[in-house]
Amino acid sequence: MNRKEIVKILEEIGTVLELKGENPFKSRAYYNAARTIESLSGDVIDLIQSGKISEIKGIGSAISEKLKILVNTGALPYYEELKSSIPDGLLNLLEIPGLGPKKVKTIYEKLNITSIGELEYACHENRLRDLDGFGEKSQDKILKSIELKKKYSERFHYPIAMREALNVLKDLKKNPNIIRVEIAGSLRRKKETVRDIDIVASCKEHKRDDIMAFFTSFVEAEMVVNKGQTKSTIILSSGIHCDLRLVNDEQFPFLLHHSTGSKEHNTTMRQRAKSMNLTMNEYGLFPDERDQSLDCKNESDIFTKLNLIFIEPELRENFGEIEQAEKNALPDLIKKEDIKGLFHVHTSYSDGAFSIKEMADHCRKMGFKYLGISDHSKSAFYANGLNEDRIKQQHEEIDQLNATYDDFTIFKGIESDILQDGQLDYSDDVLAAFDFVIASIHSGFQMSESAMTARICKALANPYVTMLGHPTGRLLLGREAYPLNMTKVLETASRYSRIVEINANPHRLDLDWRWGKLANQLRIKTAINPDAHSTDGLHDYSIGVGIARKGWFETSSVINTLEPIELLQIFSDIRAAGQ
Ligand code: DGT
Ligand code: CA
Ligand code: ZN
Repeated sequence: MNRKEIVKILEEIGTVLELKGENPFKSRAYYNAARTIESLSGDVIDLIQSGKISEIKGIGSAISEKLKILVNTGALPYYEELKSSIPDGLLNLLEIPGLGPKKVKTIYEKLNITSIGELEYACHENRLRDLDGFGEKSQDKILKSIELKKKYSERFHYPIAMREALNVLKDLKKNPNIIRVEIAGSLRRKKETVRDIDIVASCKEHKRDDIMAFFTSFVEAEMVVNKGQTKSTIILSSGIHCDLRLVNDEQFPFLLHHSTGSKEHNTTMRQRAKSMNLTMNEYGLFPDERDQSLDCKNESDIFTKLNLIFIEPELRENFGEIEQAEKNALPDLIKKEDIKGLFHVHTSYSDGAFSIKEMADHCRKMGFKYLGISDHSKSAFYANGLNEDRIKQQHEEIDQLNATYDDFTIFKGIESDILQDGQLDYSDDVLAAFDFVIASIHSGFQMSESAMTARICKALANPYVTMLGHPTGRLLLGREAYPLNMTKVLETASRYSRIVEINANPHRLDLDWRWGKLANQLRIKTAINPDAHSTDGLHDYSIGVGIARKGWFETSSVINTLEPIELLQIFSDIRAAGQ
């Protein structure tokens, strides 16, 4: 029993009590206890076992007794009984955005619905439309959420999959019989979401059983789906499937290339091989009518044999990379090491968790030369957006901090809301006080494509706008992009020399990399922006670098590669271009 599990059980008790319509104070006590335990420093198990936990504010003696039973026996009868007193599927309904315990209770009591499938059906039957506290709009919203959930339930955000994959990889590397091992698939191509983890490895043939036994007994595996000699599959704690494929070492480069994909890239590569009288598959590159493969020591050799320069995994999407590799004309891709500083960062002035100084110091420790603060603007009341007075105060604080650094610069910025009519929510003289302005949409998503496009293009024409923030508003696996004519948006950004951000938050990752080609043709510059709300969030920039690489962005197109003095010049050039 660890802290995370304890917190989850306390939360579930609170939820079930609420579902059962018990005294709200009772459920709140469990929610509060969960929050308290989550943020407690020190050894929680120790505190619980010694009974000292009851001295902590927010944890009464009743809860403290239950925690003791839970920790000492690994189970809590109270929790088990409570859970069995409600239908099994009811808790799943809470996973639908917009459905809290109160609404789930109504749906259950009035319509006797206990699963997501039933709820979907009921929506199609318009049964929620006529239910007290719901209505046509909320029914539509619930149905949409269910559809999204179904569509995406089989995919995972990149960092969740990557974390799991690196864990497995680290473990496999401990096995002395494995000669080479690598992560392949969409994860190696740094796709924005992935379906499963593909790991490939090589070994001596007689060691396969031993390695597969090792892999399928991975301690963090929830389940073994399939155990074979050349391929096995396990399920990891996030629910993601992880495949391991094994071949002989001379076949390894071919399997690595094949399993990295994409499927479309592979198909074009195979056609190319065919045109050179070669047959290519995951076991080798075979001259016609021979069963002995050409010798390739690594992936690079495979490309050489096909008269191509090496194609980075991120580019293997059949987006023209093979033609460009043939002409030795692949882009000089942006690299993590090229990044000199970060923009789009929130602080405790708005909805961030840390002060300006804490964010700046952390950024500086990461080896960067600058940080561009951009808290929310005044119409973002839900995020404690800044009014004019607080902007002044923030700018004074930044000036003072800047005076203390000789190797680091904090830029003054803002993430200004684009209002429904395309205006920003500050007057020009307020906007003029910032070094840079990010314009983003945070509300009013329900618009036609043409209205939304006009709204964003109008903002881009505002002389004070430096960058466009998260251009599509999508939340990966959660919310669709708003309808938008992206071609028009990019053309407008190009006309006014505006920067278009690649938001590096793993839930956003837009500008989508598929628009990179057009953005590059239009000579648009990008900024790889972590959109960080905490010091941890700053590190997301590296995921953004992966997306920029997938979008064929060169070092010279990314403004984070510039020195502070060059940036000030660019910002003022952009402003001048719009005047
Ligand atoms: P995912 O899992 O949906 O996020 O995306 P991938 O690309 O990892 O796809 P996955 O796991 O189905 O397959 C891994 C790689 O195996 C894929 O990138 C290319 C290769 N592959 C799979 N199916 C085929 C196929 O039918 N033909 C060829 N040529 N390659 C394939
Ligand atoms: Ca995959
Ligand atoms: Zn934003």
